[in-house]
Amino acid sequence: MEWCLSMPKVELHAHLNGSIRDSTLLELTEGLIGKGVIDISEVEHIIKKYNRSVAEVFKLFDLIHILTTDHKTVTRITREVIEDFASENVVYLELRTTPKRNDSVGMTKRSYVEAVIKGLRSITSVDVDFVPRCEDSKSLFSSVPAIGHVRKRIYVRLLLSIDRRETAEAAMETVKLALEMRPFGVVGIDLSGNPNIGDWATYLPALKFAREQGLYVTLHCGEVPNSVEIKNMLDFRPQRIGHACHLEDEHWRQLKSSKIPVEICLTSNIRTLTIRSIDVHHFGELYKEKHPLVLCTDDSGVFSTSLTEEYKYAADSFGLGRREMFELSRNAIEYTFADSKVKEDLRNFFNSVAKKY
Ligand code: 6MZ
Repeated sequence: MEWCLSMPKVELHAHLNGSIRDSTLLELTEGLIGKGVIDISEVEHIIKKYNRSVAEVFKLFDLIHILTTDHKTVTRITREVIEDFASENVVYLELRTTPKRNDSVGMTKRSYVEAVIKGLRSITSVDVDFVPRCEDSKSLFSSVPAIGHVRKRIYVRLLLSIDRRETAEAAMETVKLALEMRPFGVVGIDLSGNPNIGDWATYLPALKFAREQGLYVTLHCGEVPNSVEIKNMLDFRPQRIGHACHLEDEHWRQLKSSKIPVEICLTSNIRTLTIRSIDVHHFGELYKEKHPLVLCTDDSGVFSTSLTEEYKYAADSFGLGRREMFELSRNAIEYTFADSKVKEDLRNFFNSVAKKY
């Protein structure tokens, strides 16, 4: 595990509210028990379960959102999630989250995102770069020596998620918000949420608008079987897709020829029973065929995992050594939604540590 931990890593598919520390969730739950907000007997069995179906995972998210949707908590979990990724040597993180309105605490989608940004700003234990800077500003990794530097350094960029429960108008609101928040590190849009609900046509205008305005787009695609939607998503040609579990032969052909990078979430797919067992996971075939791939956690809190563990899981399951895993991690730089200066800085940093692996 040591080399998986020390290796610099790139995380491109992590949902903020799915990545909360267990200790924080527990503390927040304890604060609400007895206040009539949650009926613990209704959710206890889902919290305690190890493998949760897709439907149960989304029930759990509803519970998590009850616990976290006030400004102070959003700021806190953002800070903790970034500290946690940095502590396992994630050097570039694209963190995604769904802007939420919560009238009872005066929260708008905008103030939700501002609370996230406040969390980013509040980090003092780690060097965080999240605001795109001017041409001649110093890079995160070139500005300090790579050896003997004990403080962790991490680039963080944000993706705003559209939840599949949302209306076309709400989706458009999120895209407009993302455009406004670009100066604070928002680089793209994600489509996520319960894959069993919602209709692709609802989000298309917002996604098209996002692309026209120069935002990057990544889609949860094929998390459940839905042949028509998968085809429509691939036809849309997003810059990346997440999961890609239930593609049919014609989809695989289309995906492979399009070279759209796939965000692979091994533990998530196995725990939600989306993929029957790890030995038939599509990572194996896509890796062999050199399709652009990036290993990700999805929801490190909900699935009790970490990016280090995902690397170890892939290495053990598919017989890959540390050099191959290092290259997998290094290649992911090319699939980030970062600007060319950040990519260059990351490439240089990976080159500087390459001989260790
Ligand atoms: C689809 C998922 C997901 O946005 O509140 N989310 N959507 N598939 C998944 N695989 C298991 N995991 C998480 O983070 C939680 C939200 O992210 C999406 C869901 O919409 C969930 O409510 P945020 O920070």
